Order: sequence, then structure tokens, then C-alpha cells
Amino acid sequence: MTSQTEETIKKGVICASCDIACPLVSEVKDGKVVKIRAHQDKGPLKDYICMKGVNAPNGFSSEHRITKPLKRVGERGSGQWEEISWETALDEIAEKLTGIVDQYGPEALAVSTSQWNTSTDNGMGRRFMNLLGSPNWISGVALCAGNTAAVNRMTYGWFPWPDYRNTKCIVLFGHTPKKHSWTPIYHQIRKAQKNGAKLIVLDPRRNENVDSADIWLPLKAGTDAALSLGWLNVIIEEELYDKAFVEKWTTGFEALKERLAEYPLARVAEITGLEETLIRESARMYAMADSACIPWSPITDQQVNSTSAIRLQAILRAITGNLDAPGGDVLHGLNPEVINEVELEWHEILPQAQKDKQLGNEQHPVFTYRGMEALREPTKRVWGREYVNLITGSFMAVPYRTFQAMAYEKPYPVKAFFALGNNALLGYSNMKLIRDAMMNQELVVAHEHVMTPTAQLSDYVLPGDSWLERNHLQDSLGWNANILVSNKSVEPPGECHGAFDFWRGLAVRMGFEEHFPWETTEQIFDYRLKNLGVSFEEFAKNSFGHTPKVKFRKYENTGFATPSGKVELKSSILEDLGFDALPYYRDSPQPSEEYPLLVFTGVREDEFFQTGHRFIPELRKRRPEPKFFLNPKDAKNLAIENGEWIFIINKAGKIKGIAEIRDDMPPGLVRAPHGWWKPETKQGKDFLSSALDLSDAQLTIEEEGYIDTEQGIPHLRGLPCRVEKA
Ligand SMILES: Nc1nc2c(c(=O)[nH]1)N[C@H]1C(S)=C(S)[C@@H](COP(=O)(O)OP(=O)(O)OC[C@H]3O[C@@H](n4cnc5c(=O)[nH]c(N)nc54)[C@H](O)[C@@H]3O)O[C@H]1N2
Ligand SMILES: Nc1nc2c(c(=O)[nH]1)N[C@H]1C(S)=C(S)[C@@H](COP(=O)(O)OP(=O)(O)OC[C@H]3O[C@@H](n4cnc5c(=O)[nH]c(N)nc54)[C@H](O)[C@@H]3O)O[C@H]1N2
Ligand code: SF4
Ligand SMILES: [Mo]
Repeated sequence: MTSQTEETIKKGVICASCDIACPLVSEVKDGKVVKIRAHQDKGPLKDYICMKGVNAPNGFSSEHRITKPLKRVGERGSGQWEEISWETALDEIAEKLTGIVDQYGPEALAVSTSQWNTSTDNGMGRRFMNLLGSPNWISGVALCAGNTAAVNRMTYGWFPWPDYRNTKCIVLFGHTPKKHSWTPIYHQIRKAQKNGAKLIVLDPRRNENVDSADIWLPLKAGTDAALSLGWLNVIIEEELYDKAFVEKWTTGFEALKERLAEYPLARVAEITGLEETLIRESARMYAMADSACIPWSPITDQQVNSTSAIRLQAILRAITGNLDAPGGDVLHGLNPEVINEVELEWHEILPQAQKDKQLGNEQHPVFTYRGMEALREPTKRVWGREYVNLITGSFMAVPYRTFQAMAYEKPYPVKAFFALGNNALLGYSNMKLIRDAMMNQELVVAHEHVMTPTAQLSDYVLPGDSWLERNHLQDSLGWNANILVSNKSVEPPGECHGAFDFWRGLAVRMGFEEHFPWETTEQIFDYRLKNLGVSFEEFAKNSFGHTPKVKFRKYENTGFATPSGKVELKSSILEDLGFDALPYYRDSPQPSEEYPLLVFTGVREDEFFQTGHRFIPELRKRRPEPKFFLNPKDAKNLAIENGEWIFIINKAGKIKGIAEIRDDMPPGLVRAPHGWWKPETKQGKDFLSSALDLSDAQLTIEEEGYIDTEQGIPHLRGLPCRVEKA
């Protein structure tokens, strides 16, 4: 929506400076955004804003912003560039890609994009790849809600969103929304608590939500799956589960019970380091609440036990009767009124022979085409479409296998790599492998705002527009069914363009123009809204979006979108893929004499989103350097003082940061922030703007024992390490 006062134009925008999509207002004067503020002065949306949103205009007008397409001159990574036009860049990229496809096949193109809702290509990236014939698409969502969505689908066919409004109990498996981290969720949790909801927090550390929690379970890092097995034991033994639901709507209950017998409470207490009484008391609180929800958590999508830990949360939701129930975890489906992004991706046209080549699908199939195959028919039956790419995480290649194919050309060569709105080098695991992988390419393209370490290793850096410089129609990719409108506030600077323009430009040059009939994103928005009978312009003028009425217990009419039509406590899909069909716990990497501590990598900082934002002075001055948190006892043993530079060293690498000694850290655990590099420092492959000194992705390891078996994603939380003075 747009309104105009004397000199200020106000626009309704959806913030994409992180991935939680706050509705905000931009104030525009003389063609410049002069202020970003919350959507309301009073009312529920007034607090939905954080310092990253407020400072977005400073970032978009930064001197670091790239506003012209750049082409590498000299060696890759030498840091020398010339400005070229978009037309020339796209001509050259299309020509090179055609040559690579002719020589190695279409699977030689790998594409890495950002997390789900800051990418704005309207599904055109996947459409292009499906037309070309490449299954090798990867994303940071492989370590976030994308893989969680895929694993949830195996149990009950969709990925739920918590009903915070009605809930009487919230369980946070590590997940710690704060005032400046997933801000709307932080406020929704506070509101639910005011409405009487209990809060259970599971975290080895006394985190920011502990003070207001009803129960805090300071479990050992990496033991969430064991704790859930313990909870299930209590819930079943004390008959706190929803018997009618279990009988009518689940398969494998008896088999699950047998498995649970392997995890008596005494064993769970030993694994988790928690008192048996506390485990019992918390299980009761969750199961006996009138309604309860378990919000998604990144903790369980980034550990060796990931598949089981996620499945266990799904099983808890189901057997306590909280699935698709008021106050529980709701399966929303896609927005029925509009054409959703997933429908535009055209996964049905990628030939099976090409799907079969998706990298990593033999070893770790869960979120690949192969893993999702058995869900096609059930998903069509229940949700009306065979291929739903929930949170864009349902048909991914396995990232580390993709980087291996890029670096070592096995099982086949991958020779072209596009990193679009994604700082791939720092944003997965094993940064050294990714560097080798990028250096072994014949074509590397980055679509970016700034010269990230990843862009520094590219052949073409194409300047991206920002969320203040484009219209956008955002759907929630099945997490909920909301459609949100974001209005362009100002024109993009220089020659910045969106991802849609990149893909269409390439498609036209490579013979796919007829499949890209829209010339602008606004035209594709018109198409997506056609069932509502409005154009994007009219829609944006009159509303903020479209939210269908929530319906509960839809499965009573449709069944669940699994092969059996029920909640599969024992997963037929995992069984057919050759894995343990029941959830289990296995030990995560343990400290040793050489590496006596555990490091928790990937900590989010209030000032930045992931690997971004470090070039924004207003934010950077609040946090100029990376800080490593450690316990006073460990610091004393190592004679480390607060504020001194230290190294964290493990078998994969070594990173540097400033010691911050904190009482809230448990002994034996160190925390390292995610994604550090310094945009102001020296660029090029031997420096990577200090990423080689600072990036936590150098500590992660991809070998047996350090990755989740079924998905192949790395263990980020709790890696054996030692700490030394720098
Ligand atoms: N300002 C800001 N906000 C952000 C982001 C950002 O970059 N900046 N990123 C956003 C994104 S994409 C994500 S995914 C979220 C992630 O943010 P959160 O969901 O809040 O998760 P983390 O901050 O990674 O970790 C939360 C807690 O998990 C605890 N923990 C460590 N190991 C374990 C374990 O094994 N089990 C349990 N139960 N707890 C453990 C840690 O001590 C920590 O307190 O943040 C979002 N919010
Ligand atoms: N090692 C390790 N890897 C991780 C994680 C971790 O903790 N550790 N966390 C995982 C998680 S939870 C997530 S959600 C993902 C996040 O992964 P990503 O979403 O890829 O996040 P970023 O690393 O911030 O990279 C986004 C890049 O996009 C650029 N950008 C921002 N807006 C735009 C835009 O509008 N257009 C264009 N063209 N570019 C834009 C930014 O400058 C930035 O360089 O990473 C995952 N990977
Ligand atoms: S929490 Fe902050 S960065 Fe994220 S969408 Fe909201 S205002 Fe933007
Ligand atoms: Mo994330």
C-alpha cells in the first residue's frame, strides 16, 4: 500500500534483510528512503522491526554496493575487474554455459541460492534448470528450514507452522528468537506467554529465553534426539498420548514402542546429562498442556542426529494430538487463490534420467528427488500437486557432494557454478573444499550486492537489486499460506537488477524464451494473481497480501500426504531407501585429549544476518570483531583474559576471534559466530577479505561421524576443538 503526505511517500514493504519477512513502512523523500519503520504505531505489528531492518537503507546506499556488472580480468581471484553491460555479460555467460553443457552435459551446471524468502526469481531459476536438464541446485536451506521441511514430509506429508495465537505450551529446542533475531517470533512467544502459555527451553546454555521459561533443560549439546526419545517414553508409559489419534491416524506405534525400550529414562539421563525427574516433569508439561507446539529449530537441522531429531519432534506433535490442531502445529498447505512459486518451477519436466544424476542422492537421499519420489502421489492426493518444493528444500542436491563434484570431477564434472544472493564459500561447511571447487570451474557467476568472498572468486559479478528497489509478491512456500506484497520504494541504483531478470535474460539467449513469456516481474505477478481477478498493481494498491482462513484437522477429510495416508511413526520411505525406519540417537563427535572442548559454530549476531551486513558502519561499529564466548573456568585454565585474541583450532582448521568470558556458557563449550569476513580488508583468493582468518565454515567437517547419514548435512553444533591464545 502507498500513501502520500506533503513531501513524504510511504510504502508498504516486506523486509528481506533476514528471512522472517516483517511488514514495514518505508518513507521516501526526493527519491531516497529516509526512514524504515514498523508497520503500526500501536497494535500487534508495532514491535516487528529490528536494527537490521532500520539500517537497511544505509546498507543499500553503502560505498561497498556493486552497481555495475563486473567481469574478471586476470586470474580468477586476482581481484581485477572491468565493468561491462548486462547484455554483454549475459551473452558471454550464455555462450560459455552452452559450451559447458555441450561438452559435459547439463548436469555440469550447479546453482546455489539464498534461503527461501529473499530469493525473488518466482521459480524461474528451477524452471531454467529443469528445461536445461540440471538437477544440481543447492541452498543454505539444506541447513535450515528446507531440510526440516523435507524430513517432516516423510512423517506426515507437510511442514507445520506453530499456532502461537492459541497455544498453551511452547517447546524451544535451542531456537532462541530475540528482540533482534527473528523479531516477530520473539514477540509472538511473549504474547503467548502472557496468554498463559508455558515455555520449555532446551539449551546447554542459559539463553535469553531461560529467565521467562517454566522449565529449562540444560541438556548436553547434540543430545536433542535422546531427550525426545526420553519424552516419548514418559508420554507413552504414563498414557499421556492421544489414543484415538494414534489408533486411527498413525502407523508403526508398536514398533516405535519397541525402539523406545532401548532408551529407558536412566540412559536418556546419562546421555543428556539431565536429571530423570526433570525429563519426566517436562514431558508431562508438554503432553498435558491443552495445546502445545514445537516450533522449527535450526539446532536439529544442523547435527549428526538431524533426521532422527526432526522426526522425533514430528512424532511428538502427532501422538500428543497437537498436529493440525488449534494451539498446536498446523499444516497450512499452499495458498489456494494464487499461483504459488513452487508451481512455476516445473519439476515434472526434468527427465528421470537427469533426476537420477542429482549429486549425493545415492549416499544421502532424504531431500533429493530420489528421497521425495514416494511422496509424489500422496502429495497430489492430499494437496493437489505432485511436486511441492516446501521452503525450496525438497528437491536439492547434497551440498558437499556437489562441491566435491566441482573440485574433483567425480562422479562427473561440474564446471559451471552460479551463486545467486548466496555467499556460498562461507555459507555451507568446509570452506577450503568450496574454494577448490570454485577454482576448478570454467564459469562462475555471482549475483550480489557487495564483493563477498564468493564474488571474489567469480568470473562475473552481477549487481542485484534490493527489497527497497523492487516490487515483490512473496508466498511462504507452504510453511503458511500467506501472500505478502512489497512495494518498490525507489529505483535500483546503477544497473542493479533482480534474479528474475538474470534467469529470463539467460533463458532467452539459450532458446527457452517461449517458456518465459513474462518480460517483467510485474507481469509474472499479474499471472500469479489471475485467479483473484486482479492485476498486481490493483492488488498492491488495496492490500498487504492475502491470508486464507486457517482450517484445522484437514486430514480427517483427506488423510495425510504419506504413502500410507497416515502419520508414519515408522517411516516407509526411510525403510525403502535402506535406512533405519525408526528414530534413534547416536553420539555426536566427542572431545579428546587433543581437542578437549566443543565448539558451537554458527552463532547469529543481532547486528548481522548470516554472512552479510558487515559493511554497514552503523551495525559494524556495534560489533567490530568476531567474539568467541567461553566459560570463566575454561578461560582460567587456559590463562585467557577477557578481550584478548584467541584461536579456536580443530582437525579441520583454525579461526581467530576475541575472547568474551561469560557466566552463561557451560564449561567445556565455546561459541563462535557465523559468517565473519571484513569487507574493508584485502580481497582476492589468498585473502578473501579476512574470511580465511575468521570464517567459522573452516571448522566444519564432512566425514562419517560428522554428518547426518540420511541427509549428508554437517554437524555445526558441538565440534571437538582446543582454544589457544593468538
Ligand atoms: N540477528 C540475526 N537474527 C537471525 C539470524 C541472523 O543471522 N542474525 N539468522 C536467522 C536464521 S536463518 C536462523 S536459522 C535463526 C537461528 O537462530 P536460533 O534458532 O535462535 O538458533 P541459534 O542462535 O543458532 O542457537 C540457539 C541456541 O541453541 C543452543 N544450542 C547449542 N547446541 C545445542 C544443542 O545441541 N541442542 C539444543 N537444544 N540447543 C543447543 C545455543 O546455546 C543457542 O543458545 O536465526 C535467525 N535470526
Ligand atoms: N557454516 C555454516 N553454514 C550455514 C549456516 C551456519 O550457521 N554455518 N547457517 C545456515 C542457515 S540457518 C541459513 S538460513 C543459510 C543462509 O544462507 P544465505 O541465505 O545464503 O545467507 P548469506 O550467507 O547471508 O548470503 C546471502 C547473500 O546474499 C546477498 N544478498 C542479500 N540480499 C540480496 C538481494 O536482494 N539480491 C542479491 N542478489 N543478493 C542479496 C548478501 O549480500 C549475502 O552475501 O546458511 C546456512 N549455512
Ligand atoms: S527481524 Fe529485522 S531483518 Fe528480519 S525481517 Fe524483521 S526487520 Fe527485517
Ligand atoms: Mo536459517
